[in-house]
Amino acid sequence: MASRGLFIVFEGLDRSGKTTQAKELVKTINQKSAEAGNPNPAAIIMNFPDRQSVIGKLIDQYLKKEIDLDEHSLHLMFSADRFLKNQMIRESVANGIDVICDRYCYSGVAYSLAKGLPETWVRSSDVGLPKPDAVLFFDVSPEVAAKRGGFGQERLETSEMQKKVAAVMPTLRDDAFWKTVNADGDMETVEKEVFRIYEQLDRQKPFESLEKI
Ligand code: 2DT
Ligand code: MG
Repeated sequence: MASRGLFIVFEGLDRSGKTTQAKELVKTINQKSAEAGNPNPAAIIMNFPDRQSVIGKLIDQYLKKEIDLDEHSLHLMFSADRFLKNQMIRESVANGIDVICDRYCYSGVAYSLAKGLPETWVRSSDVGLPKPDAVLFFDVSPEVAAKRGGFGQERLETSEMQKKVAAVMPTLRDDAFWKTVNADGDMETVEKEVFRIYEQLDRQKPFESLEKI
């Protein structure tokens, strides 16, 4: 029987390079697969929030400061946006397709804790989602991040928010499946490191659901 796909999550601060690297990994996997004569895509990219989904469109308006939303409600919308992709992730993995995901529930928890929402409540709404085979945490130093340019115009893109998220994110770490990527290096160096981690992941172990975050 063909082996299952992997579900890999990229997390990290803004300007850590995670979005670029997630796309790059998908490209590399698909290139290698095509070279091996496989006609179908071997990996797909996914990102949260999915600003095109019914719920993600509202989140997008909030982020662009076009509408205001109650923070509890927003937290649940981010979770609900992920649950909209629950089946798709599971089916892709079952069909042998790797799902590479730019942000996941760890961003959800980190940003909501940074805003001061109650911890137990915040950590509960993503329980039941597919459990990643690996969370690649893109660790970028504040100095290098600053060199990569200023913040954008969106609601959460402030140095105050980034500092708070930076303090919370490492507390979510679970060494059983989190891997730290040194994101200070140039694109090519980080790309190699990401691919090295990817190649070592185990496709034989059963695919699980998140029981806690
Ligand atoms: P991007 O800049 O990656 O589009 O993210 N966020 C994200 C949350 O507050 N909760 C979540 O669950 C997720 C996935 C992080 C848009 C912003 O949304 C924040 C930055
Ligand atoms: Mg952003």
